[in-house]
Amino acid sequence: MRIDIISIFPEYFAPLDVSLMGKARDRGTLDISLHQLREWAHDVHRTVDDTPYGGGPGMVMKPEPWGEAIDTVIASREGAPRLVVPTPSGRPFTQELAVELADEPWLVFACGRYEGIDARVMLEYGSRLRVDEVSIGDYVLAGGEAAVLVMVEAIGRLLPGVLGNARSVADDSFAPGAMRNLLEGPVFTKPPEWRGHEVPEILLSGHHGKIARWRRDEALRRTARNRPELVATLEEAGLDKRDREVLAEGDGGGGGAG
Ligand code: 6GU
Repeated sequence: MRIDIISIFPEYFAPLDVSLMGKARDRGTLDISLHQLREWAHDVHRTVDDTPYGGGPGMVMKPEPWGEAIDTVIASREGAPRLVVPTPSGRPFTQELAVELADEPWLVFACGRYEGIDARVMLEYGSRLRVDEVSIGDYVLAGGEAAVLVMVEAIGRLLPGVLGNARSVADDSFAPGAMRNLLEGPVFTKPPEWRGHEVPEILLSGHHGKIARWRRDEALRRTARNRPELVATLEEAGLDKRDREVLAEGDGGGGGAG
């Protein structure tokens, strides 16, 4: 997959040299190019922002540097990329969207700062490319860069060969399929006792059926505790009798942290 990222802080993306994403880039699975937006600003100060029409606080990113930058990136290769614009006003970035974007051969991320990018940029490219304004959550970041790091990692780990173990992707809490919207329960490794805390005995028992059932119980309890709004979405997927009993515990029963 080819990814182009346009930003006034291309150095922000140094983490993409590290770990799983770094290895995917070394292997050529991920071909990421960073672009400094100011290269397409032609005044002495390389200005990329200006005051908002209609008044108000903050600054808005000028359309001309963005137009030149995106035109240049588009012309650098055959085909048409999908353009992703991070903004707190965008549609939610979900695992479903990550899976959809992981299937694309080419993505371009346009990182806004300040109060955002002049809306005509999204209009212009909306008639030429698939454009998605995307938010990673209900909070406000200082710019799109951190959001793009999040999205590139969520997308990149889905590419074939990036994760060692293909099952890890299928088991994700938000992966499409049976376990969808069920959070993963707690995990344990050796030693069997640490600072007086014991690993749940069932996990040492070798009873695969009982272990699977225990894990599902824990996943249901954790989902009910940490994301109660997801429980309603589980009902439709189909829960067995035991699932319903475990979920009913929460309606008045106690429960620890985690
Ligand atoms: Cl994608 N960008 C910015 N600036 N803030 C955000 C966001 C994106 N998602 C949540 N907050």
